[in-house]
Amino acid sequence: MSSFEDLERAIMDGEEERTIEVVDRLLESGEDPEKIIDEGIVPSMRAVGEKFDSGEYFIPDMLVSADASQAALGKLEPLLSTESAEKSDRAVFATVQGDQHDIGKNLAVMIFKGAGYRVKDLGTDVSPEEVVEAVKEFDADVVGLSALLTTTMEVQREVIEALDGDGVRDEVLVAVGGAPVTEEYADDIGADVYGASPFEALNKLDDLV
Ligand code: B12
Repeated sequence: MSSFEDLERAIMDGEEERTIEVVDRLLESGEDPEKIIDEGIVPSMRAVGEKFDSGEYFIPDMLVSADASQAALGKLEPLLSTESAEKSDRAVFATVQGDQHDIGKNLAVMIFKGAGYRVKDLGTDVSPEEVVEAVKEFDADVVGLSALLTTTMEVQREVIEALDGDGVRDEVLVAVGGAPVTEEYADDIGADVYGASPFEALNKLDDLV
């Protein structure tokens, strides 16, 4: 039997194969994929951040843990339910300029795809202008912006200003997230939706449309 503690240990040790084995066993024992993400992978990466903060972990440690959790997410992706194939909402996702953290963004992409969205993933370090272009090209209904650094969260505001400046702000709903982002900050920059998790953002978007 595997437990969530085994998962945390495998991710914190940056052991990719062991992480996948633990995920397999959790799934075999009937654990829900969403619960494995919310109560296993996300808190494990938070714990990695705390170790980095306290000086116990260094960047290479964060990287191997990041790889282990990406591998676990890859395993879970096909299991996240697709609500309806005919859903036509389109979403553009990006980690904002100056920021290379992509695990939360990748997770959001996965979850939105699972909920039936058609998603264009712009990757990391994406400028406000690139987001505006993609919104227009892809005719997006939703823009999801991820920022993990206190220095880059301000770029979320710049994206909203750029959308405004280009006259397309009213055509899209802007969802923001990332560890330093709060509901209050989201309100302050004029985002439509804040999501502590992509699931929360999805529910709020459903209420808006
Ligand atoms: C892994 C990691 C890295 C990896 C990233 C690998 C990768 N491929 O992503 C590497 C090693 C590259 C890295 C680099 C750096 N990092 Co780093 N990193 C982390 C760490 C440990 C985990 C982040 C993570 O993946 N968490 C798991 C995911 C699932 O969580 P999440 O992203 O928050 O996403 C969740 C929600 O926020 C939300 N969400 C996220 N995005 C979105 C978007 C939308 C639209 C919605 C709705 C929801 C949503 O949903 C997710 C699920 O709930 C954090 C610690 C932490 N507490 O966050 C530090 C952390 C973010 N890093 C930090 C720092 C300082 C750095 C560096 C500056 C270090 C350095 N000196 O070089 C560089 C910056 C590089 C850059 N320019 O981006 C600091 C930031 C401090 C600050 N106040 O700004 C943190 C907090 C660590 C710490 N405690 O000091 N990092």
